[in-house]
Amino acid sequence: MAIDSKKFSESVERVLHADFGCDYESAGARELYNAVSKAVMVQAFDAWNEGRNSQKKRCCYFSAEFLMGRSIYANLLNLDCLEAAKKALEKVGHSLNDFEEVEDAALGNGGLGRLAACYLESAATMGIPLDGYGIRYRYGLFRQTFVDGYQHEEGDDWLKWGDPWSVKCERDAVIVEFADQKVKAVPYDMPVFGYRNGVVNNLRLWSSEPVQEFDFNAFNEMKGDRTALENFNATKICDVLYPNDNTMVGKILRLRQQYFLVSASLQDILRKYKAQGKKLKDLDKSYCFQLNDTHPVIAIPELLRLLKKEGMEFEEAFGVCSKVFNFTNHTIMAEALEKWDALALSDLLPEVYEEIVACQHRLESEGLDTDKYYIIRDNVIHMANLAIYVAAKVNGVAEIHTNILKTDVFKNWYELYPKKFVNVTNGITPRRWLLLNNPETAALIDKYIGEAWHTDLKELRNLRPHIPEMLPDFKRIKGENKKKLAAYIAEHEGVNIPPEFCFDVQVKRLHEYKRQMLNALSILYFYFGIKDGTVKDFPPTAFIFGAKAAPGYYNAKAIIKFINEIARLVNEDGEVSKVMRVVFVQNYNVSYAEKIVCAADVSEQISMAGMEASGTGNMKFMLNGTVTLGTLDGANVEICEEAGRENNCIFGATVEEVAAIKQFYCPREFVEQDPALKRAVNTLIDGTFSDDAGMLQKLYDSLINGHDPDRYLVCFDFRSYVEAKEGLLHSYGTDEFYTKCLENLCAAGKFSADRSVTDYARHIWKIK
Ligand code: 26W
Repeated sequence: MAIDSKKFSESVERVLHADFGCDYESAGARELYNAVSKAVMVQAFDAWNEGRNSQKKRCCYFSAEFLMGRSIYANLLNLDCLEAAKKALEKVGHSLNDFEEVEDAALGNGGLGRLAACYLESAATMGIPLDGYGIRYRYGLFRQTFVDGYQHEEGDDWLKWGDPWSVKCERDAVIVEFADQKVKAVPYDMPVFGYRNGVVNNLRLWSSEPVQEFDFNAFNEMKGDRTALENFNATKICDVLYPNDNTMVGKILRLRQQYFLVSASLQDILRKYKAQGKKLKDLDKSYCFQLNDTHPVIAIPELLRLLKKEGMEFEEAFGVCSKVFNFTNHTIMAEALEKWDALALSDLLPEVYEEIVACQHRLESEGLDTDKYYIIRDNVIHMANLAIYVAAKVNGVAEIHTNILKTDVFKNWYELYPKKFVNVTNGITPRRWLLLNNPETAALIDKYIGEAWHTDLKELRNLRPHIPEMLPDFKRIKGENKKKLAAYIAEHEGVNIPPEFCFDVQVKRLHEYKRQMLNALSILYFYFGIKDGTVKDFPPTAFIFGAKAAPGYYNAKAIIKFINEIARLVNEDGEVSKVMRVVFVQNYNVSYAEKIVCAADVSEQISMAGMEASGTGNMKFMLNGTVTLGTLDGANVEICEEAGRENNCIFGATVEEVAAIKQFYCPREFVEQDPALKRAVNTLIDGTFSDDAGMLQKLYDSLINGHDPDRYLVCFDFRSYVEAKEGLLHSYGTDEFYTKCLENLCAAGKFSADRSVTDYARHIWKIK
């Protein structure tokens, strides 16, 4: 199937001529990037259109976030053009590395957005008709730098290098109406290529534009002000991605974004559906809609509204909705469950509000306990409840998480609709997260078991008998990956980390429940221990962090400052820096993750049990042959089931224990009884670090003083964490350690997104 490099080279050249008026000799990296991409697009057009025009039942993945990262390498890989492109570029003195400066499409915050991206790729690879619907934010997740250890945010101009992977589809534009505003929604389509199977699915991202261009006649008639204002407002809707992860901010602009996304998508889908001459009451035979958390849940009343506009009665429309919608929950955090003020919503979207009220009335008419079952209460609309009431299926994203939904967060609803609740454990695409980011390890695996694992990850089990034989090559490749990462970090962060050190990595969004703080305190514990001789023979280790904090999340930003201060203390200490380095990389994103994941030895997954719905970073590390240092939380539980607990390093309170501990928990006691912990905690207030802004003092308070101190049991789990970690680090470098790494790699099959999307297709979407 692989395209030959000469043909590829010629088609790139044609685009260079036509679009940029240059040739290979005069083209720069940017022109080459656009030309290579466009050459791929031209080649893929027919297959793409086949998908877009197909009449088979399709699932539409509605999501406010798609964290795609860079497309070029992944697309070339899936179309089997990577080699051809490499050769074509090398012949003219360029290389694929020239595209390392291309911006990530960071149209998502973290796990939920990256999951959506993995699912699109896996569905295309599995031949499952799944299309994404989202928003084309003009600016993605902010770009992060550190200034004096503090996080600074800048706008993310992700279109800087152009957007050769999108096609603007003017002819599919629709109008979206708010009470105070009418805007044009214009779709940009991106192809989603299956891995070497000729399938192309679609990601449709909506952009907002003014309905009419500035109208001079209207202006002359003195209506000009209003037009100008509406134009201004129209583009504003898609200006920027909200940078919050797990915290709901009741901003009306966010509600506008959500409604804009779902109204445009549903109008588009219904228009196409009706054009095929099909009956609206049979919509579920052609479509279903997966709601990625509560963000797109307003699609439910919007579809009710649209169906009624078409003449359908409420009950019948409700029946359609209850067949087409499914809802995924991604977090149990109370502050993340979206709620909207009823008055504000009815002001902005009066007709949509009427449908929500109709749902509430229908629920009331069922004669249930109104304390347990409500959508609107005290003038607040609970979007998750609306979703659960109407959707056909509700799913959590790991076994433990789904169980918590059933027994705790949505207990009442589970008692009412036990069959609605299902689990689909998350997954990641092995193409991006092994073949692409770690090609040498992938080739090593191919050598032993062939290539079937590329699309059937369970095949990795067949590697197990070869583990002893593979050790030397696996070690060597990991060593090379570590050298590359160290060089990259030296260049971008100005910190040197010796590649022979153990790389202990925690990369994920910054959140108190993820407990970067626990990791930070353990580093201080080791640091002081090395200094005073109580920690002996500390195994040389580099602690690597990467995380963005929501700009309004004070404690998260304080933790970044704290860790940056620790990094300075450690790295500048002539004695300790011989065995320890600490680095917090700036602007952690998908592309950075690709470099880090293949170079890690230890994967830190240390959330307080019960808090991390699943985690997907844990799976990426596992697939790349890394030992997990973690709690029994989220998918860590299943990782241990698959790989064996003895091949990972588990510590800390379990979910059941957490509930009991919280009854009587007093962190101050733990700190008082443990001088080493106290020493580490006191650095927040004893002048060890500069703290002009009083940030560290506030961190100290949230840990020790005030209401509900140490909400996430950092002090409680500290001892068991430090002991587990010290033991694990001591085993680093031994054959036993690398065997564990490989045991994890061999057991990662379950965590392929191919398996996840197949589960969704079978049990929820009922396709194929
Ligand atoms: C309203 C603000 C907001 C924004 C994002 C609330 C909640 C979110 C997301 C649901 C947060 C998120 O990304 N959750 C993560 O989802 C992953 C994919 O299922 C899981 O693996 C992570 O455990 C979960 O934290």
